[in-house]
Formats: sequence, structure tokens, C-alpha cells
Amino acid sequence: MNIIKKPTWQLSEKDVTPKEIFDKRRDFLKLGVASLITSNSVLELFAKENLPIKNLDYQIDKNIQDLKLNTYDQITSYNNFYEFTTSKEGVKPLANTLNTNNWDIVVDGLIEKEFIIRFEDLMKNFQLEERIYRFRCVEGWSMVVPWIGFKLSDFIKYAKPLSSAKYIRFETLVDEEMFPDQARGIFSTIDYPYVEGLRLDEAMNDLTILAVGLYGSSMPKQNGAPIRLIVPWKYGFKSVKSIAKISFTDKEPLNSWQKENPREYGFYANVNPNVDHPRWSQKRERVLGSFFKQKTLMFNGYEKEVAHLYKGMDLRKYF
Ligand SMILES: Nc1nc2c(c(=O)[nH]1)N[C@H]1C(S)=C(S)[C@@H](COP(=O)(O)O)O[C@H]1N2
Ligand SMILES: [Mo]
Repeated sequence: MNIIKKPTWQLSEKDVTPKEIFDKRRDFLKLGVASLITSNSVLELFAKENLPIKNLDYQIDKNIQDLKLNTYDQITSYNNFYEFTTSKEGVKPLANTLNTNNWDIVVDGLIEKEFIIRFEDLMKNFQLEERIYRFRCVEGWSMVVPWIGFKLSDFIKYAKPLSSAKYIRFETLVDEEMFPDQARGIFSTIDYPYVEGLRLDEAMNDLTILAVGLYGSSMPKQNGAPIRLIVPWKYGFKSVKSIAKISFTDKEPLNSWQKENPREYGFYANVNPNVDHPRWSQKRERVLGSFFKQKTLMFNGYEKEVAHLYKGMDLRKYF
């Protein structure tokens, strides 16, 4: 007897979510090449959603909160990356000048021994995981992204900081040939390099990752290839892109946006619906692709995991 069972990857629903397509694709990839020929519907859906071919190995995130993922197109077509341009739609078409070949990362400051490591060599030391996170920009928009990366805490253990290290500081690459806004010299939008930092206990928190990809494949250039920080309970500007230098310090780093406008941006930048930006409310946010706004959650929905880090601190003062 030959019972023909409909394979799970044959999608019939008219209106599947990107998340469903992505999960189906996982099943589909497991089935291998033989099934490829018969699965036009799946291929069409991949093409429609512009999903990249998976090229990273990682532990999947079970998405127990059932967050609805933004599409690959949304995540990669609306970006803040001032090294290219301040136009969010303008980053993607310009980002091809970012060259991630032979990408070296300098690791220095208060550690046992300073070193320089090639991105690919760094990667070999860590287990990659998928992390499906809410991502909230200080400007009032948000999205849900399936990042791939490794725990910053694992990197910190690898770098062996001295007990005097209290903060970690990150710098984006400076290269006028890759980044047009850096080539504008004194007419640049902001001072480069783009700098960000975390207190070491924030950096060691399990939620904090160094991301090297999204939706199963390497980080798109416009999202900060080859490696960037992701701190999901903080406003997006903390999540510095295209990292070329990581330093351990005993002083709070002066991050780029605080340096540009200390009245409006501080060091902590925790997502907080109760502390307004001087020029707008932070109570609500618009998720990319949806018309209506939704409530912004305390610590972007990660209160249980991170509230203890700020016990006794006045979050209006440490904004
Ligand atoms: N080097 C660098 N990193 C950066 C930025 C930038 O302009 N330059 N913008 C920040 C801001 S304001 C946000 S909201 C996020 C945007 O990340 P995305 O484009 O992947 O959504 O990157 C952050 N990291
Ligand atoms: Mo942002």
C-alpha cells in the first residue's frame, strides 16, 4: 500500500506569517534536495518573502512567547546606520561598499593580554544561538527579529578581563572608503567612530549577544555585518554595528548619542514607557508593517530578566 501523505512543508494557507514560512523552511531544509523538485509552493514563498538561504548552524529559539516576526524585507530595508546615510530606506542600496573580508577585531584595555582576532576565527570559539527579540528604536518604532549570535558573556570569559574592568566599550569600524558619511569629514552627521558601552553586569546578562546573522544566515551589511551588539531591553542605538574594537575599562564610556546630545540621550537608554524623550512620548511604538501603535513594555518586555540590574537607581536620572 502506498499512502501519500501531504508533506508538512506543503503550505496551503493563503496567508501564512513569515514565522510560519521560516519554520516550514527549516523542515524543508532537513528533507534535502530530493524534495526540492516537488516543492514549488515553498520555493515561491521563500522568493516572495525574500528569505536568504540558511548558512549558519545554531540552536533554534522555540519562541515560547510566540512573538510575530517581522519579515526579512522589513528588517533589512529600514535601517539606522549613519555611517551610510540618515535615510532609513537609503542604507540598503548604499551598504554594498561595506567590505567584511579580513575583518579584524581589536580587543584591548583591562584584560590579561590584549589581542587582535579575525572575525572567522573569533566565531569558531562560540556556540551560535537564535534569539527572537523585540527591538525598539528610541524614535518610536519597533520590530521583532530572529537574530543569530553568541552570548557576550562567553566572549567576555574568553577575553579574560581583570577585576578592575567595570565597563565594556565598542567601536564601529572607521573607513572612509566603506562609509560615505565618514568621508565627509567635518560635515559628517556625527563624530566617528560610533561608540557604545555597557556596564559589565549588563554585558554579562544572558540576554546580551554579539549577533552575526538573522533569519538563519549571515548578518546583512545594512544591519551591521559582520558582527554587532544586541541588547534587547535597551533602545536600538545601544546595539552598535560592524564592531572593530572592544575595550574593557574602569570608566563609563561616553557613547556616541550621549556625546552628540547629552540632554536627550544618556548612557543607560533602557526602554521605559514611563520616561519620555524630551521631544516625544515613549509610551507607545509602531511595529514595522503595522498601522496601529502598541504599548511599549517596561525594559521592552524583559523586566523579569533585567530589572534587578537597576535596583535602587532613579531611572529618570539614569536615562
Ligand atoms: N555603527 C552604528 N551602529 C548603529 C547605528 C548607527 O548609525 N551606526 N544606529 C543605531 C540605531 S539608532 C538603531 S535603531 C539600530 C538599528 O539597527 P537595524 O538597522 O539593524 O534595525 O542600530 C544602531 N546601531
Ligand atoms: Mo534607533
